[in-house]
Amino acid sequence: MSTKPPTSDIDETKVRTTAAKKVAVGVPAVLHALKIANEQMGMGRSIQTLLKVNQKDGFDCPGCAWPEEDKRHLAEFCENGVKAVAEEATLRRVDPAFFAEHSVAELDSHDDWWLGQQGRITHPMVLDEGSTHYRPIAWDDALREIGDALSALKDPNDAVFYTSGRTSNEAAFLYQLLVRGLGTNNLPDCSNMCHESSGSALTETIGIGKGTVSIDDIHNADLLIVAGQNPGTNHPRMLSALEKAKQRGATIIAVNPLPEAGLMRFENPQTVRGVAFGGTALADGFLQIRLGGDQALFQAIGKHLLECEAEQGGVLDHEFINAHTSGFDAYRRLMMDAEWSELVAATGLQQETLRRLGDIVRTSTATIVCWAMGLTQHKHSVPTLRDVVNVLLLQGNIGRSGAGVCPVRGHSNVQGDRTMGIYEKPSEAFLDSLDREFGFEAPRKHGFDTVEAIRAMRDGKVRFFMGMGGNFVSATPDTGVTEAAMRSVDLTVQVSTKLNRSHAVVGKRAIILPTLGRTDRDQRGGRDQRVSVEDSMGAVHSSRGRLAPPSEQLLSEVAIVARICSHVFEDQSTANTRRTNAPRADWGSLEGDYARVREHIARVIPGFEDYETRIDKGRTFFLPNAPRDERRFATIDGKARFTANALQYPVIPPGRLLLQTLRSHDQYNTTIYGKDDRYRGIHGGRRVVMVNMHDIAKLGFSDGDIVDLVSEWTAPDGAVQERRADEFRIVAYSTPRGNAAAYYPETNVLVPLDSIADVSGTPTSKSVLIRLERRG
Ligand SMILES: Nc1nc2c(c(=O)[nH]1)N[C@H]1C(S)=C(S)[C@@H](COP(=O)(O)OP(=O)(O)OC[C@H]3O[C@@H](n4cnc5c(=O)[nH]c(N)nc54)[C@H](O)[C@@H]3O)O[C@H]1N2
Ligand SMILES: Nc1nc2c(c(=O)[nH]1)N[C@H]1C(S)=C(S)[C@@H](COP(=O)(O)OP(=O)(O)OC[C@H]3O[C@@H](n4cnc5c(=O)[nH]c(N)nc54)[C@H](O)[C@@H]3O)O[C@H]1N2
Ligand SMILES: [Mo]
Repeated sequence: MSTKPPTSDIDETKVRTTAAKKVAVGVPAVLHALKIANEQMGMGRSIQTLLKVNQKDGFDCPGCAWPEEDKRHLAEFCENGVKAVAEEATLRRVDPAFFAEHSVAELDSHDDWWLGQQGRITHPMVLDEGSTHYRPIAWDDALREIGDALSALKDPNDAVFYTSGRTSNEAAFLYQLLVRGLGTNNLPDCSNMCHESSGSALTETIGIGKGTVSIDDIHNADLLIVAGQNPGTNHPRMLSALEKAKQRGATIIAVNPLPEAGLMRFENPQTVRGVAFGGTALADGFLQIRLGGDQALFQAIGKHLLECEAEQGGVLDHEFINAHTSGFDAYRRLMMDAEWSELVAATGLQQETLRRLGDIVRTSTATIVCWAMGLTQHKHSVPTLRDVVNVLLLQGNIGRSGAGVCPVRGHSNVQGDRTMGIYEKPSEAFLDSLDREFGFEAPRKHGFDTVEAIRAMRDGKVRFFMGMGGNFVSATPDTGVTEAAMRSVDLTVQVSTKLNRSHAVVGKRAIILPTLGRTDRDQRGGRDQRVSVEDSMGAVHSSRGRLAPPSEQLLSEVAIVARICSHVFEDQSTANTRRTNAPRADWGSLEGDYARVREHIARVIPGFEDYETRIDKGRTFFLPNAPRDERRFATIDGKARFTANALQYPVIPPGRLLLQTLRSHDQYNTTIYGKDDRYRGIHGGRRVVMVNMHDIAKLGFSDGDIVDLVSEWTAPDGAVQERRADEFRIVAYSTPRGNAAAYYPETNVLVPLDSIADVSGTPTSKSVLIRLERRG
């Protein structure tokens, strides 16, 4: 089998469809994953690498943030984990010869699949202003140029520093220190597009922006509601945990517009039973909800519980409500007044079904609600999640075994990055602590989130952009606007492992800094370094790569940031001597031994005391979680807060569809592993739009027709704007009437920059109003 990259883009005329699958994982998943691993890195390296995923002395899987179980299996096997690893451990290389061969314009003409499949970047590269091709640049020159550009800024707020969620705790901590040392909080991150709505709603209501459950809680739950999440593809290891809960008697309810395979039936490749007997039917109930109907669903549950309490009593946990919460009366009044007819219209589910779900919740002894992007990427996501919290508070389902909130995070260290201070709105306590440790005064003014950063670039206010990982140009909304915005910046810098569109759509001058990934051995100061990460449930552990890096030229993220810090905060030869308010640290020693970085973290961030020993020898420790551990709620009134939220849901005008943009089974965000979405029965291409068969007929189309997707957006000034994505094939699919689905990032061109969630500012990627237009 060849490890060579593809030479042409995806041929979208080759799309085939088959029946959607009901079973996830199992033997086909093992075979598919091994095929991809073999193509990227050959069999020997595949096996050597895969044996080390999520083992106590190995590396943290760069796939998702789902925690490791305590007793790890020999190969914590997960198809999409294998694909994530294979992408990084690939033997394919993007070297200076590659850049000499392909102009930047040519790179931009390719699709995301072709770009990502070319392999690991091996050398620092620069694109001079007006040049057509990148050329190699020495590390020292590149880092000095970056330092000089930062020092020359008239206002530090003219710079933007993006972070994706793979960056280690150590690198993230230094990076935010660099940024605050320069004098800005412009730290947008992928979280702004991801779980920001969860953070906003949870901080306000329970006083912590994270979930409150552990993996044991999942195992011990009596009822698990999994809403707006496709774990079979995006968090496959979660299915093992759900299976265990199920074996212990838990009820699992899936809430989703699509019947996603993993939730319907799951074959565990780790157990003989899973493979031989056709798997476990995971979900006991599947509620095919309308897009954006979840606030109504949780209000319906709340209303049902309150009505039952009024009739017969014994439903609510009055002790908990009295001792630990505020706002109950206002919430109760609003729910008692809610109209069933409206809850039915918003969800598209019958009152009978909503009542039955309410009864399952009523009789549950311990309930957990899990969710991901289906609940966070709507205009009304924050009120939706507040209503999730309301339901849990009614029965005291926070801070006891088997119960709580479980926002399932995306990137493998996105939660850790936040803990380390990657946040445009840092708390005063965090900044105070940073000031004390580094002897300077960090800026207090809040910075730009992702959408605000794009607006500032669009308006010509940004001179410098740096991306610590990720693919800003493809991942963000309104591709046309964002690309033009990025091109207006003077200098753009990407710290990356693999090639992507953010290397092709750049500022006037652009630098690529190639870096080590999780699987790579990181040797500094003459020994192997480890980094550390935090999973979706607040457990921190170390990660150490074992593979020979793709090139001797690579620097770790920690080393890159430490050297930039040294240039801007220390270098006496530049304008920096005038920088009086700069953080003080021994930058050289930090890059030589990451334990020195952890010493700083241990002093600055609560919960990291004795950091080094607590991650030693593969150990894991849990960060304090006041709601979970002590039922203590750091909200404005010190209570868990019931909130009364006016009901919202999308209204779809006639002839239009509401589009959700989601992930296929063969992609990791903007990284496209392959051309198939196996579970949904879509093969060989990605430009498809899934539509209910009755809508297809009603709109005058047929399955297989090629259409343009045209998004319609009424701007704040009342003007109607249109955005277009060309040539999508209609696929008849099981989705509620009026709802459609298509893959991201291809559809990001349709998401208006100003279409964001209230409070959290997250782009409404799961709620885009479109019409279908026939081609030609
Ligand atoms: N293999 C793989 N793993 C990944 C990723 C990846 O791309 N590939 N990405 C990682 C990242 S960063 C993240 S954030 C997570 C994403 O994990 P998910 O949130 O599972 O990802 P999406 O594909 O966006 O799927 C959204 C799900 O919500 C449903 N949904 C959409 N709108 C609604 C709604 O209004 N209500 C309800 N109830 N459901 C709705 C969709 O049908 C779909 O099942 O996965 C992480 N893990
Ligand atoms: N329409 C729509 N848009 C969305 C979403 C959606 O559901 N719909 N989802 C949103 C979500 S949830 C998220 S999290 C964002 C994701 O946004 P990003 O995190 O910005 O995007 P990724 O595709 O995960 O980034 C992939 C790139 O990261 C780099 N990389 C990988 N590993 C490493 C590493 O270890 N170090 C460094 N320095 N670089 C590395 C590689 O160069 C790779 O090309 O997209 C958001 N955008
Ligand atoms: Mo995400």
